[in-house]
Amino acid sequence: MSKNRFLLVLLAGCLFLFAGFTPTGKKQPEETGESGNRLLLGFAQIGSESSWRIGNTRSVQEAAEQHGIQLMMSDANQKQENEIRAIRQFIAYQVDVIAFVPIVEEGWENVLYEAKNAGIPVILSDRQISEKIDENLYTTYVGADFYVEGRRAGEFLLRKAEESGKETLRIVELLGTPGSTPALQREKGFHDVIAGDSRFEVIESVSGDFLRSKGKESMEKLLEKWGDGIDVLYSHNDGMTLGAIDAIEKAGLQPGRDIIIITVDGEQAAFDLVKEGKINCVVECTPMLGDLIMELTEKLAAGEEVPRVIHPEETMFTEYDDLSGLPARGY
Ligand code: GYE
Repeated sequence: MSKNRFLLVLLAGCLFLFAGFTPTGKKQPEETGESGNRLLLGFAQIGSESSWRIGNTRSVQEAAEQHGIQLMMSDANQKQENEIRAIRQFIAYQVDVIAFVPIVEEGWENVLYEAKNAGIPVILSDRQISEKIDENLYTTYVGADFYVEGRRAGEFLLRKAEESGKETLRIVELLGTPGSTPALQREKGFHDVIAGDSRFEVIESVSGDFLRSKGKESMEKLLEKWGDGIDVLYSHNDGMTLGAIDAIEKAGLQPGRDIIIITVDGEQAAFDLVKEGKINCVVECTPMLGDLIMELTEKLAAGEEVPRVIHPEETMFTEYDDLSGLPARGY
């Protein structure tokens, strides 16, 4: 490591403590007595809005440790401007690679130009940026195909509708963070599958921001307004679903029976509720992206080509499956 780089890393370690950054890895490279060639990855996380997100952060931290990569991690507390500030700091510290979770799709041009000018490769993790932004400003996207997830939710509903024999199913939808890829694509995929089928009517779509508290609040309002006229809840994440289920039970209705519940993510708590018959379908989205991110970091730092898009394998779990043998999810 050059003397300048050594000083920058040292400075980064000190400053990040003040700026809400968490440098992880057991020791700073200069303390390890190793050659000091550990890669430095700046990772801008959006916050801790859900158990999924907490699992995602842990996956990144554990994988960095296993790969011997020095990690500078920031928590934007759900604010895009905090994320942009963190990325600017990563650029100033001359990290080898930047990875970040774009909280929403728009608004990244300037900071990505800055990273490009500094010659630092950028990985988009978990969420994507708008197609209108120059695609040369990042190297790769690693994360789910949210459109496919939305379609899976819709396909489950088709099956369920056949079975119920009902002529109309009135659907309420709890949307994730407005302007974020998972919210946009989970909505689109679902609507594309049920479009044109007169059995389905989406009576209201409201945002719950991926938060359990807002999921509960929004569902309370929906129940007040529609009473027992709601047949289906499609919720963009488990956190909001858990909140909504609290509201449904409080209203004296049985989730999973009076209201068909379709959710996305696959947290342990959601699996447990499938087993209890309170959730009908969980579309899986894995937060375990750490290993893939570290492999990409190593390749990019070595100047190797990497795939443009990497989707981890994902599936769905429904009331028709036997979930008893599944290993604990860990988040
Ligand atoms: O579904 C939700 C989280 O971006 C895929 O963000 C992620 C979503 C996930 O808060 O629980």
